Amino acid sequence: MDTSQKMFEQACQVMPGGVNSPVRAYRAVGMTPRFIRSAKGAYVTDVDGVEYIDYVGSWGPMILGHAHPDVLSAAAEAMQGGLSFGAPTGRETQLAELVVSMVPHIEMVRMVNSGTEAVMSAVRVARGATGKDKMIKFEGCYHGHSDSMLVKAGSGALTQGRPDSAGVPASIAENTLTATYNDLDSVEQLLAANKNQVAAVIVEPVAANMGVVLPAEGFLQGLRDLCDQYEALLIFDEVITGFRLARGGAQEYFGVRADLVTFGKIIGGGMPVGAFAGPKKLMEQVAPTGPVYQAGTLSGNPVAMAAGLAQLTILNEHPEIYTQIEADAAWLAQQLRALEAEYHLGCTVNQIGSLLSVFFTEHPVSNYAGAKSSDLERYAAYFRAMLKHKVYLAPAQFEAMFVGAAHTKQDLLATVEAARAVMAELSAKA
Ligand code: HOZ
Repeated sequence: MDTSQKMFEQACQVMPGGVNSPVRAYRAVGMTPRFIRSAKGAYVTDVDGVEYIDYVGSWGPMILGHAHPDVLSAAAEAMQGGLSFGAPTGRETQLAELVVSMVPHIEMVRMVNSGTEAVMSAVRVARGATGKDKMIKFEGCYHGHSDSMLVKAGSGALTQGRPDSAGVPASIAENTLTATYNDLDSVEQLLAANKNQVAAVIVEPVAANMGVVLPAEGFLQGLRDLCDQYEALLIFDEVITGFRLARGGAQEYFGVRADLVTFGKIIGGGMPVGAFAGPKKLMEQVAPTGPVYQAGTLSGNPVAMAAGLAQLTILNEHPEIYTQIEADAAWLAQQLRALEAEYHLGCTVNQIGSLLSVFFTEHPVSNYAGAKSSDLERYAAYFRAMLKHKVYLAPAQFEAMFVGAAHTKQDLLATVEAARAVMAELSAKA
C-alpha cells in the first residue's frame, strides 16, 4: 500500500468518500486518489514523491503554472497585512477595475468565493431584475452545486451517474428547464412554451463539464438573438472559459455579448474566488444599491485579491500567452488524433483554445448524448495507464484537459509518448 492509499483510508473515516469534492475520489477510474504534496509549474508531486505532468491545473485556474513566483509573492505580501478583514480594501477595487478593463460588455463586478456562489448570485440577479422565475440551462452543463442548477448537471454529478441531486426540492427544480446543447430549436421551444416566464438562459459558452464540447457555429449568437426576442437575459458561465480562452473570455473569443457573466477560481489565481459581472443597470440591482440580496465576509478577501491581481495582470500584459497555449493544445489534439488513426481505439478529440478532451467514442461529441456515448471503462483504463506514465489527467471522462503556459514542448512531447505507449497497450488488449 502506498502513502496515498494509506492517507485515503484515514480520510474516509472522517470525510464522505474521503474527499471534499466527489470527482477527486477517483471512483470513476477505479482506484484511490493520489494525495498531492506540492505543485510547481506544470507538475504536481504526490505524497510518495512521484512527479506528474499536470493537465488538471486545479481544474483550470493554474493557467500560468502552479506556484507562479509573482502570484506567490503577491499573496505572501498581502498575508503579512492580515488574512481577513470583512471590510473594503483598495485591492478589491483594483481587481474589479482590471476585470472590467479586460472583459467586454461589463461595467461592474461583485466578488464572491467560488463559481458556485457566482452562478447562484447571478441567477438571483436575473430573476430579481426580470421578475421572472424560470431558467433554461443545458443538459450536461455544470454551473456549480446550488439547488436550481443541479438539474441534468455535468461534472461530478454526471460522473456519479446522478445528474439530478437528492435534496433539491421539486418546487425549485421545476423552475429549471433543460435544453440540448448546440440545439437552438430546443431552446426556442422552451422559450415559446414558457412565454414571459424565463428570466435567463445560462450556458457554458464552451461546455467543459461533460468533457470539452465546442459551441457549433452560430449557436451562441443564436442564443443571444433568442434571448432578445423573448426578453430573457443571457448568462455566460465563464468559470472555465473566463480569462482562459482570451483575456476577455468567451465574449471576446466568439464576439457574442452576454448580459451577465460568472467567473470562478481563475480570477483568484487559484485562491477561492469567484465573481459575477455585468452592466451597471443589472449590477445595481444587487444590495446595497438594489433589492437582490447577496453578501459574504470572505468576499474580496485581501490575500485572494492580491493573488488574482497578480495573475490577471500577467495575463493582461502578455496576450501572447493565449496564442501559445492555444497552439500547444491544438498540437496535442492533432497528435492524439494521429495516435487514434494508428491504434483505432475509437476516440474523438475535441479542442478549443487551451482546452481539450479525449472522448472514448467514435461519434462526434457536440452535446450531452454524444458525451454519454463514451466508453467509461476505456477512459478509466486510459487514465490509469497515463498516470503510470506520470501524466496526471482528470479522473473522469466528463472533465477537461487544461494546457497552461508552464507546459514546455518537452512536456507535450513526453505526454504524446506516454499516450502512444498507452494506446498501443490498450489496443493490444482490445
Ligand atoms: N467539479 C469540479 C470539476 N469540474 C471538480 C472540483 C474538484 O474536485 O476540485
